[in-house]
Amino acid sequence: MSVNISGTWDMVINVNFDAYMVSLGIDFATRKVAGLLKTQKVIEQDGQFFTMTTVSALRNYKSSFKIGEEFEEVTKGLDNRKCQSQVNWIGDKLVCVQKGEKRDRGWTHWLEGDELYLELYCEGKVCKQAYRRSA
Ligand code: 1AG
Repeated sequence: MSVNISGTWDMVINVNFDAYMVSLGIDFATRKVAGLLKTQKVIEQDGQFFTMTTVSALRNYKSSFKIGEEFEEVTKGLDNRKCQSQVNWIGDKLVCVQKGEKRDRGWTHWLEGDELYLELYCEGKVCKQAYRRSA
C-alpha cells in the first residue's frame, strides 16, 4: 500500500528556489517574478498513475506518469529541457529522477503530518517546499 498524496495543495514554504532556478539557467527577471509565486499542486493519483499540475499566476506545468516507467519529460515553460524521467516509491517517498543535460536532477514528494513536502534538486542545489491542503 502506497501513500495517497492526491488533492489540491497550497504552497506555504519555499526555501532556496532561486538557487534551484539558477542551476537550471533561468534568467534574472524570470527568477524574480517566479520567486514571488505561491504555487498550488493539484495531484491526481489513481493506483500507479499520476498527474501533477503545478498551478501559478504566471503559468502552469503538467506532468503525467506511471510509477516505474521511464517517460520523456519536456519541462515546457520551465527550463524547456528534455529529460528521461522515472518516478518510484522509495518507502513512503515519491522519488523522481530526471536524467538529461543537468546532472543530479530530480525531486522527492512526501507527506509529514498534514503537510506535503517537495524537494527539487539540480546539480547540488536543493529547493525545499511545503504545502497545506487547500481550504
Ligand atoms: C516540478 O515539480 C516543477 C515545479 O517538476 C516547478 C518548479 C520550478 C520551476 C523550475 C524552473 C523555473 C523556470 C521558470 C520559472 C517560470 C515560472 C515558474 C512557474 C512555476 C510554476 C509552474 C515536481 C512535481 C510535479 O511536483 O512535476
